[in-house]
Amino acid sequence: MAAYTEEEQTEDYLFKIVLIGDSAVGKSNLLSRFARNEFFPNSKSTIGVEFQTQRIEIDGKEIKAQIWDTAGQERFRAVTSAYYRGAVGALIVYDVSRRRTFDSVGRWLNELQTHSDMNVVTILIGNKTDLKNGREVSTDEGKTLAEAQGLFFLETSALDSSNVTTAFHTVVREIYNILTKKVFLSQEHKKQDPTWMANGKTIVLQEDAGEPDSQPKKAGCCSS
Ligand SMILES: Nc1nc2c(ncn2[C@@H]2O[C@H](COP(=O)(O)OP(=O)(O)OP(=O)(O)O)[C@@H](O)[C@H]2O)c(=O)[nH]1
Ligand SMILES: [Mg+2]
Repeated sequence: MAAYTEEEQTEDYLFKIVLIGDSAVGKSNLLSRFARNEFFPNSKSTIGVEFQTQRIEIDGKEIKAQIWDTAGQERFRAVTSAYYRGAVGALIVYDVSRRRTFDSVGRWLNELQTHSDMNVVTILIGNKTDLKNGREVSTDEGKTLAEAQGLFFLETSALDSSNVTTAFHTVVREIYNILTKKVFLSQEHKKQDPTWMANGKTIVLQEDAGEPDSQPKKAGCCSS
C-alpha cells in the first residue's frame, strides 16, 4: 500500500472503488455492464468478493479503476473491513422500484464511514430506471438525499445502459481531480461541508489488488 501526496504522484493511478447497497439492487450488473457491456437478466447473488479492473484515460494519464463488488446480503458478505480497505471511491446503489433499498442508504453510508479511514468520493445511484411503471422512489427524493449527505447522484439502468459509464467516470474523474489538486471541492461537497478535502487529508491508494482475507475472489481485466 502506498500513500501518494502531492509531491509523490506517479504517472499512472490505481483507484479502488467499492460497490455497496442492498441485495438485488443491480450492483453486479452495473459492473458487468460497465466493464464488459454485459447484462444478466437472472443473475444470482454475489458470494464473497469479485473485482474488475477498468482502464480509463483522463488528461492523457492512465487510470486503473479497480471496482469491487460484494453481496448486499449479510450472510454472503466478505470481511467488511477488508472490503473497504484502501477504497477512495464508492457507489451506493438502491433500486428505484423498491423503496426498502432506498431506506437502507443511510445504513450503507454509516458502514462506509465506519470502515474507511479517509474521505471517499461517493455517488448515490438509483438503478433500474427502465422499470418506469414500478417506480417507488422519485428522482427528486434521490437528489434530495444525495444533497443532504454531500453525495453525487445519478439514476441508471444496467439493463438499458443509461448513465452506467457516466456513473463510474464521475467517481474516477472526481478522485483524479482531488488527487491532482485541480479542484479541491466539488460544488456538491462545497455546499455541504466547506472543509471537505481541504483539511490536508492524504489520499491513500492501493498499489496491489489487496485480497480479501478469507473469501474467494475473481479478478478480471477488461478493455479500456
Ligand atoms: N430491470 C432491471 N433489472 C436489473 C437492473 N440491474 C439489475 N437488474 C436485475 O436485478 C437482479 C439483481 O441484480 P444483481 O446485479 O445481481 O444485484 P446485486 O446488487 O449484485 O445483488 P447481490 O449480489 O445479491 O448484492 C437481476 O435479476 C438483474 O437482472 C436494471 O437496471 N433494470
Ligand atoms: Mg451482486
